[in-house]
Amino acid sequence: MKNKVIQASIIAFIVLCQFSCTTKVKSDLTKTAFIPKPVSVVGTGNTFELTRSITVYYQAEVEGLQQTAQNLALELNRIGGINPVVMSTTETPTSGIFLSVGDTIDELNNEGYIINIDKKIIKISANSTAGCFYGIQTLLQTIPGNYTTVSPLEIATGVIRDFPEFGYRGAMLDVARHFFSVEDVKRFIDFLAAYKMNALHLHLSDDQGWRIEIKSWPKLTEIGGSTEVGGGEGGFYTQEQYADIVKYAQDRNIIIIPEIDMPGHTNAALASHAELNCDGKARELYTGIEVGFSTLCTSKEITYQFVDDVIREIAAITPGPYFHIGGDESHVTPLEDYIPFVNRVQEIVVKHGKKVIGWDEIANATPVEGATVQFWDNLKNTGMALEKGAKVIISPASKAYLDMQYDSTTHLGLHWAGYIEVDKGYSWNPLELVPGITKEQILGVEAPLWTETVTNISEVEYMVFPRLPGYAEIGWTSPDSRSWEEYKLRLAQHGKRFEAMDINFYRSPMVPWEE
Ligand code: TNX
Repeated sequence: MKNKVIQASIIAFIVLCQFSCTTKVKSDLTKTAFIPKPVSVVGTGNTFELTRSITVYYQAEVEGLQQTAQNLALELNRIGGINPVVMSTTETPTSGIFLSVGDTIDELNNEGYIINIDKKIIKISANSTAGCFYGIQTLLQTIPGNYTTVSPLEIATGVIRDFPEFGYRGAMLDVARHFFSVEDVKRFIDFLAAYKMNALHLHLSDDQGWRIEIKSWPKLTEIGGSTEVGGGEGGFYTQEQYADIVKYAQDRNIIIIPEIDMPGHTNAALASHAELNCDGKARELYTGIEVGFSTLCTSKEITYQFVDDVIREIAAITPGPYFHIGGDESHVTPLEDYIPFVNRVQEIVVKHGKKVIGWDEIANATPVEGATVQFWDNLKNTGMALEKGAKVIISPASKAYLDMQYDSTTHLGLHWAGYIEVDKGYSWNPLELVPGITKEQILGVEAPLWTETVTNISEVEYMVFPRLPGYAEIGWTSPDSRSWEEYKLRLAQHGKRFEAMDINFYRSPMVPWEE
């Protein structure tokens, strides 16, 4: 009997404690698992109740802000079945959620934001619509991943101040080795947006496929777009579809960086047009995964007409400032041909109003003013690029390649640059890889997904999650505020979010996933 009383009191104690502990957690904003980690989070100990009749106000006459407010409403609807009213205003409201782009707040720069969560109103302030968009992504992370089961929803009050470490936070999707539909690309964009990434690099051509319509060279897609690795049917984007992707990304503050890889990685073009080959003979289509065997004929004038037409047509439908010319692994282009080719192509990019990006090999040529070199493998090339005045995007294969396997049991992916478990993918500092590099020389960070072994969106998800949030955090959060031991606990809480978004993710044993 006595034992039973003791047992009952212990149980009562545990229940009470759990109740008060969760209540406390709920009203403590600093306990929220934000990814990327914000610059500062201060809790004020109260709660804001997210009611089903909430209004989302946005400041009138700010370009793009209405769209941003509507995106927030859609997300609230998706997560919690709420149907917010969206309304413009010229005055600060007293309740609801308010998006404000007002007086310039210097420390925030272009992409930062401040969120004030009070008992009655949540105000997101920023210098730009982009800043408001990022504030919204942070706010959405205060709502539990399994929200539909939690009701009514209370958000802890407090203040969040935040701005990014780097201006370029990207991922790459290789749509050439395997083709991915417009819907797939939009889903990929949703992933980037949720973690405040702002650049999607599309690898649009390679030996195995040409994926973007070029109206002046229609055979590129007719022939070059007709297959993929393994001999599947391939595919391509019409210019209208590409523009649709660009717009979808733009609404989420993401720029598209189109890449046409040259002079190597061009077999699909060489199979489509005989005249691009030095011997005038069209190549066979290629569906294997070897690299480095193809090259455009750098000594023919028609090659430069071709490059000019391709860049002109793509630049015209790409509002972002960059055009990526590839330039990697041109093993069958002698350096004395490679250098003048890359120099001439850079001039064509500039002529069509874009800034050049190329893989680190282009440092062998002379990077034009404003050019950026993407460090993927070769420190010597990257050092040369810096000496020649270029900026650098940090994409080290051994740390940031999303196609590298997690470990030797991963059934997809490659491992030529090693295995990248989630902790290894997270635990590095972009400032410490290239000797002598300064922060000003780094444009930002990008994690590429090559798709030789990745055939559908579910497989994309498996390689991308849960590593992508880590790359997003490396781009956003200062290295001094990051540690794997602390990050893994936040990541663990995002498992529920991945589930809510139906993401097929790798349940890494390194992460203490919450059940
Ligand atoms: C190297 S990274 C490549 C790609 C491959 C990738 C596979 C780079 C610039 N070139 O062509 O798809 O490895 O991991």
